[in-house]
Amino acid sequence: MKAATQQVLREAEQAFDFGGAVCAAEHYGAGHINDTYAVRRADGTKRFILQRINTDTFTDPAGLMENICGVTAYLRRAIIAAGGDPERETLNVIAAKTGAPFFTDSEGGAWRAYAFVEDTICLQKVENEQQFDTAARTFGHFQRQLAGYPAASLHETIAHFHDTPARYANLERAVKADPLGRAAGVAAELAFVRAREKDCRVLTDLLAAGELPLRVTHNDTKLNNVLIDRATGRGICVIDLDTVMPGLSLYDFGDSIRFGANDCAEDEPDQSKVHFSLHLYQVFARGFLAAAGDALTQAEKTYLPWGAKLMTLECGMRFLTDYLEGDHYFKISRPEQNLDRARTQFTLVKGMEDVWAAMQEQSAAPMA
Ligand code: ADP
Ligand code: GN1
Ligand code: MG
Repeated sequence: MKAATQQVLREAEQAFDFGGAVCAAEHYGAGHINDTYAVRRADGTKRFILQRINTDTFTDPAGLMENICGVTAYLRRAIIAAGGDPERETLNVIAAKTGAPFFTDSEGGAWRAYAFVEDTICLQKVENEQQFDTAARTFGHFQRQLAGYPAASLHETIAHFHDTPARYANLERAVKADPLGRAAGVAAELAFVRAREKDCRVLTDLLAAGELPLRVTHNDTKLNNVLIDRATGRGICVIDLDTVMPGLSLYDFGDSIRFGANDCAEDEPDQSKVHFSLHLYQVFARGFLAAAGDALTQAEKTYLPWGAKLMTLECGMRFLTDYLEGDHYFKISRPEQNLDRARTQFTLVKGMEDVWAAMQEQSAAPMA
């Protein structure tokens, strides 16, 4: 997606019902997909998130916003019923002046706005285990909150999003096409993935066999998709709801582990600095199960390690595919960033395999 021009940014600033004029929008956050800006009302009172939805990735912004409006309205009711604060504990969509949940600019770009959840922190890396426990409980709670949501009403915003065998096939297709001649330089990474081809099917086969239940899941449970209250350290708001769709609980568990159970950046170039942390894995598993707990079946608990391994392997394959295809999907700020991201994921997969027995032991054990 081409960068937004100043002209469409100005159009977007004017398009929403912010309750007054706003100052110029500024780039905000570190997401890989959408273009995110913060805008402040000219009277200095309130801030908002203004986002251009990546319509190369999300080709049906109307369906996507229908999902988000439905899910946030549902969460709002649940939060109020539980005595919580719906202004801080869920995203709140700000309607366009037309009343629509999004705005289409003169170049066809789709924009939306949210109330800014103030006094929160958004982490790119786990700084202490308490924070990871917080994220675990927040995502576990989120899944529980949505357990009764009518899954059939949700649009599938990205088809086959966590279909790991399909992601494997995409990678092989990219290797074959090799438009930039990069495949020869990634032989070791490809060998790593190919040695695990059979693993890719473990969860999708269990789903097809009816042994794992389909649930409403977030599907992108990175640490930076939860806002933590600055004062209390409590995880309060799950954000980035673009990929809320039917999925496996293990996808949400696994994607959090992939991103957070280590002490390195997702794009760390020096693989000797990348270490999977069994301890952080255990911290997250405990917190996630405590929050989602009795909503999960025994089979889901047993396969937690597979959620972690396959989400990590899958994400590595996606980064590698994007590298081979010319970095058109994940935003990059330097050459080879997607290759570094892929390598980091594979190093983490290897780290999990090295402690696999201990990961399995924990998921088999009864946990509070
Ligand atoms: P992407 O899909 O590109 O990751 P996100 O929706 O996650 O986009 O937003 C990017 C970043 O913007 C988040 O990581 C977070 O820092 C910030 N952010 C998003 N929504 C809000 C909000 N309502 N209040 C405060 N910060 C937000
Ligand atoms: C993207 O949107 P963001 O930055 O939270 C991606 C996830 C990947 C993640 C890797 C819609 O997440 O699937 O796991 O990057 N989102 C989409 O960091 O593809
Ligand atoms: Mg995000």
